[in-house]
Amino acid sequence: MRIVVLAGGIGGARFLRGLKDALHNRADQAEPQHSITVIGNTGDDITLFGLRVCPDLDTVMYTLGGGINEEQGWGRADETFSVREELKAYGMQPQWFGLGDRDVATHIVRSQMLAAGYPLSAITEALCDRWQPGVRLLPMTDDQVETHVLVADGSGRRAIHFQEWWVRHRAQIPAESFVSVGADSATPAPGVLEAVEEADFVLLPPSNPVVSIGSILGIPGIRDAVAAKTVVGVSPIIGGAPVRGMADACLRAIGVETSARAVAEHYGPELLDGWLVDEADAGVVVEGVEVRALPLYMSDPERTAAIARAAVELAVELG
Ligand code: GDP
Ligand code: FO1
Ligand code: CA
Repeated sequence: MRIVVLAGGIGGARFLRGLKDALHNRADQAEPQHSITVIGNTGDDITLFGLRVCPDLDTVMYTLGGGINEEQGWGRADETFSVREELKAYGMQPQWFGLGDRDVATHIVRSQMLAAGYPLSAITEALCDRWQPGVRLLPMTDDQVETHVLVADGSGRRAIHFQEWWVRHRAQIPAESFVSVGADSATPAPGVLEAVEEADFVLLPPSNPVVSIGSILGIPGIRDAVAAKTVVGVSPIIGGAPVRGMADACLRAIGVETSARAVAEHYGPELLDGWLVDEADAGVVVEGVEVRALPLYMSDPERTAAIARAAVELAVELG
């Protein structure tokens, strides 16, 4: 089977680990029976201290490559923060985003290669040479696309970078809207549309529907290519709340209720064929979409693999 997965950070990466387990598709197999191509969100990307940081690509790469900080879900395991402390001693801003020492090496490699003229897709491939994630990891685009958030508070109405809203303000300032700066003129990275066209089906992991999956679908050409395939999604919302993070604040900003049903309706039956919801949401009906209920907490490898297996089985059935 050829499977394409659109992925954000933690939700996407953990689902992918389950998918690999479910397919027994190990990186050391000479000829894997199944191929997984991941189209990663780059809307979270930011330049800090001259370094290009791609949180969602790195979360997928480190998680599947065995280098992730498991408790946190992002960043490197066994991390130290000497660089951050030294930057702080110089009074360097921003201090609300912490780059770890090990992680910094990744950003140095990436930034150096970008300066030398390599596209992000080639750089991601080079970084994955080390991590061997066992999937083909493609950025959604090689163009610079960044999610900015229109907010209004005591400091007035302004647009701030997604990371400033998410990390510094913990999504506590109400967002009026999200702007995917650069998306209109961006093109899918090499291999993205081809992978979707050649795929047996496309899976949407329980990633943030707005700033992860929404950003990927916002690159011209990707939504139409995906909609032409059998698509099965996994709800990131259980019993009316996100499992982790502040996806509810993102959904509120775009006028979508925080529920498994509303997220599926937001994707719509033109895009979505199948939708997995948690048992807490059993009985949810989405017109034009086949809904199945099963435990959706990715609390251990077995449960996560069971979710991925259910997604694959539903996609095969609907295909
Ligand atoms: P981010 O980029 O790191 O925010 O990660 P993603 O966009 O890939 O995924 C974030 C979403 O994953 C959040 O909205 C969570 O609700 C969802 N999520 C995290 N853990 C779980 C889980 O165990 N089960 C389900 N169903 N969703 C989860
Ligand atoms: N999230 C935080 O809440 N605080 C941080 O200091 C932080 C640093 C960081 C560094 C590298 C990286 O890849 C991710 C990092 N994140 C941090 C997580 C991350 O930026 C966000 O959770 C996402 O972009 C939302 O998906
Ligand atoms: Ca993200």
